Amino acid sequence: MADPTPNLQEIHDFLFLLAIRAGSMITSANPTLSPSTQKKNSSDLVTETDKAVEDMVSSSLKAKFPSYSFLGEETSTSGALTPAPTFIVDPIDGTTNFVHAHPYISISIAFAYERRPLVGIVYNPFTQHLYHAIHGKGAFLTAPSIPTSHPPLPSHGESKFEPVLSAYTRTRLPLKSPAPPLQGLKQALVAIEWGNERSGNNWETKTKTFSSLAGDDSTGGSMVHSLRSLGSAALNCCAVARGDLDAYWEGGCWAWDVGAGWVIVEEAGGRVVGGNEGEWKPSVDGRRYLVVRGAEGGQEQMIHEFWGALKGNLEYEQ
Ligand code: LIP
Repeated sequence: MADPTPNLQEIHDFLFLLAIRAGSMITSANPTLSPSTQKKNSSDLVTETDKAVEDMVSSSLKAKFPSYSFLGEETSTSGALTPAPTFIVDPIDGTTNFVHAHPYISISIAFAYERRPLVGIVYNPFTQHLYHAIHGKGAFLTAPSIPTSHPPLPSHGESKFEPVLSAYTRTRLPLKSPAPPLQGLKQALVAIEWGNERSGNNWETKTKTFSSLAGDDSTGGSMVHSLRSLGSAALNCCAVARGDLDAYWEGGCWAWDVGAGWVIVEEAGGRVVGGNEGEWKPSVDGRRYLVVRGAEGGQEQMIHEFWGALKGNLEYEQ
């Protein structure tokens, strides 16, 4: 009988190429031409490209790994993850950015088993930055190599121009090693997201927490260096894994937004805990997350400080 244990390296290598294929579908699409449609409300959008990419990815995975399950943003009725071997896919994470042709978007593909993400691929086709990780094998960024010198530009009237041939470089994450210690919220650059739920308890909790994080001492705030709202959960996780964002907090996004980033953060020495105080063991489909970068010290302190700055409890259905 065949060994049921998933071959994570084989899965990783297949997803790596699949993400690049999906990336060219995204860059060759013109979002301003194909109208987006609303899902839950006017800030929760989907385009024909989201659906086309998910179709291509799900049929490719079904052909290669027929016995594995699939949880995709555009085809799933619930965000709940089962223990079965499952691909968790967001065809375009950052659809609102895509609709506005703002190039901070990614395809996010994770493989989970027993409800634990074990392989993660996040690819921004506009920057050609591909983040990838296998549980226990480290996290990497594969990106076009920065040419060390720019070739001479053609003088006026000269037609032949040697394009810059760039190779790709694979770099282990975090980018700074050893990763500098975390110095608490006051020294932190933090990612948050507004999401598409714009009233009610979660909205109150979020907006009060944003001002609690940013406010100065006279407001009882934590006076973080600043807050960034970039519009893609998956890329936010990758920036935390790189080490240039210290933390990322969000409630309301789904397993397909964070599944791949989760493995990449953990394999870069970072931590994923729950978005509410005391949630040390969050589930990937729990819909509230606090992600903290890898560091030579200060990680637990940062988590406690962050939870201490929260103004309420996030509550979400799956
Ligand atoms: C988005 C997430 C983002 C969240 C948005 C949305 P989508 O995913 O990446 O973090 O704030 O509400 O869920 O819909 O672009 O795949």
